[in-house]
Amino acid sequence: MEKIKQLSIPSNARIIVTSDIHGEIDLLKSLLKKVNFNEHDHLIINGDLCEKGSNSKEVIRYVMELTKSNPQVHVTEGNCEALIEELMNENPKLINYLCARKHSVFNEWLAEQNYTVHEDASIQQVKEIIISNYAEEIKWLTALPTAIELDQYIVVHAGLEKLNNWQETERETALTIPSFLEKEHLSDKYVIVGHWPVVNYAVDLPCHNPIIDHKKKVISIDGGNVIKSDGQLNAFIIERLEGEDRFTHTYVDYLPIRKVREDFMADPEMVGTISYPNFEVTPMEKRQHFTLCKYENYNHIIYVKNEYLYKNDAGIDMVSGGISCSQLSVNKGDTVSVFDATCSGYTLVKKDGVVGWIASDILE
Ligand SMILES: [Mn+2]
Repeated sequence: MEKIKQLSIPSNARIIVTSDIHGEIDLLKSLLKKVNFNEHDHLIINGDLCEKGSNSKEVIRYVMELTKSNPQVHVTEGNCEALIEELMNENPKLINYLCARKHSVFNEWLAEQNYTVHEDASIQQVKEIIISNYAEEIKWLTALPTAIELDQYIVVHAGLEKLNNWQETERETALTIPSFLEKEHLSDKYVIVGHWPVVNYAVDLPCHNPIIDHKKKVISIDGGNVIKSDGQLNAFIIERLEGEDRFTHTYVDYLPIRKVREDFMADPEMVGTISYPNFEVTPMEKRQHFTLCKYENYNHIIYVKNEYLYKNDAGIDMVSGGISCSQLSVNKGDTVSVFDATCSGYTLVKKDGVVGWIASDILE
């Protein structure tokens, strides 16, 4: 990769890292509010500002203005920002992408210019409309670094290759390598990545909070905002205290909050998660609310909520997407966010980033 930004941040500062905003401007603003982002802080946004979510152009505009007015705000590019290059290179496949993808910053920009892309649209024309109206954004996006290097951290959207000199990682790899937490790097520094929703790594309790792997020196922070319907926008916070950095995190999402009015103890047997991309199960025993299933990938029995089971066209038993198969223990007075209140007997909730089932009748 060529675009590497070296950054020196004082040893007593707070560094807030987020990623994968994917066009959710309201979440970004509420996250910054929640962490009380202020003039003393350093903010790093680790790629994928745009695409998939509802308002990409506003996120780009907002973050661009933020970087102009505040030299302590830094941004890396993600694979979604790299799409600009496909436009600049007049890649005709971008037309197919724009026809298939409802939520794209290019479609938003074109709509603002009263242009709707169609299958026979010319990539040259699309490029012309965009660069003549959004030259400033294009210039800013194109100049984003692929990685930011700090004294003890490397911030890069997806990951690094296992090389003695990490800077030789191909840019394509840095922006797109999947499941980096299952891979390795050789740097002495912590590598902070987004791109891959951390819940994909879950085996027992599904959780959207950042994962810190001290052995691999990888910090994976993508809360699955937009990509997972129960996902969240994470802030990974580094508090630098006299030579020692302390890690904390927080998040925001759109889920409605409910209060718990009675204690609920999770059945300790009910721990598990159906994780992307393995949605095939073997039902063993159907009970009133949950079906005991064999889940080949982990080779153990898990409890799938009956409403989430279906047979695909080939007659194979499937679970409709990644889903928690865990119960959560909650206490009277707790607040939880509700993800699915439509099933019999149990409600799927999130508490402190962890997703699981609780009895519906204990919610206020
Ligand atoms: Mn990405």
